[in-house]
Amino acid sequence: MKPEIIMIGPMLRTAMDELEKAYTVHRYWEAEDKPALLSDVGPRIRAIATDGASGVPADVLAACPAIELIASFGVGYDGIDIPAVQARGIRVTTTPDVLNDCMAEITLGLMIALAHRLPQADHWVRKGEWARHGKAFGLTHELTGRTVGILGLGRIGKEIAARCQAMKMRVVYHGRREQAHQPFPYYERLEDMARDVDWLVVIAPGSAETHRIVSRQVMEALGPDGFLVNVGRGTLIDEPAMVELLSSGALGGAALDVFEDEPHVPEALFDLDNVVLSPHQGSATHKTRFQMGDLLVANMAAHFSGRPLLTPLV
Ligand code: A2R
Repeated sequence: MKPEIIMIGPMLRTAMDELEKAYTVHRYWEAEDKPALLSDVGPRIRAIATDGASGVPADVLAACPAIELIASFGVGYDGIDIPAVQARGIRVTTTPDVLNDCMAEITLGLMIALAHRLPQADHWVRKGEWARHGKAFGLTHELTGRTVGILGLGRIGKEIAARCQAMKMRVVYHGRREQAHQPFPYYERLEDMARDVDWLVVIAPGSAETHRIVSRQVMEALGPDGFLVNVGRGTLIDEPAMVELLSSGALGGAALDVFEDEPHVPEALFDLDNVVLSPHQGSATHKTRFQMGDLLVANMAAHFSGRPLLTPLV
């Protein structure tokens, strides 16, 4: 008898195929009558497969008393009620590290796009403006020689720092504590760091503690010449204040891959020339997504064969 698991949302095809070979997979997102599905199969479900966007709905947790494992695709765990699952002895795995390089690469891509106004320049050429006017697009900014403050010098943050150094930037960071053996200056207060840097890169987890940690005050400290980059979670930024400050020029610019209410992006941002917008695609390359899927499947297999989890969160 294959173990029964529930999948909360659609997953990478290769991961779904592997899971379907090894387990009886119930597709929560496809069920028209979710309470009926849960009351039918809930007691037999031993694991949940999900991702950062889908999380684990409370009704699923409540209807599945025999859950042993939650395996999540992605490194964020803000969609899972960690204290509640820990209290039930449920293990949780995510897919860290395999996405570090990809996340760092898109972060630098967003920074370069924002500084050099690459989306606008592309648009300008396509619209025939270059041919029409024959003049240059205008002067832009560069990363070289600027200071970047990283909010969250973790696994991904360190890879971003290394790439910023390659761009000849000065790197500083903020977190809850200073890290030993890091060559970068540490700021205990985020607002102080924001005041001293040209770029603020946000790559910390979404949580009650980090909710709107990038406050109006922090963005005002970053100032009219400052650039904000968010590749962590939309909830870390006071989004209405950010829109207001970007509109008035009190904040210089922003490159955003994540938003508070995805896939909804504040429409006021669409009209702003000082932003670059990206549809939460930090880890969305063929290679990285494939590796994330592999890791999720491997964690599930380890659990059901009694081996240690590869990347346990709790
Ligand atoms: O606070 P520390 O020293 O533990 O540093 C962590 C930092 N962090 C925070 N910084 C300030 N205030 C907080 N309340 C706070 N909570 C955590 O975020 C650490 O340097 C960093 C997270 O690093 P890792 O746990 O290694 O996560 P990873 O793999 O780099 O991914 C970061 C996030 C994910 O949670 C997703 O939301 C997103 O990137 O894709």
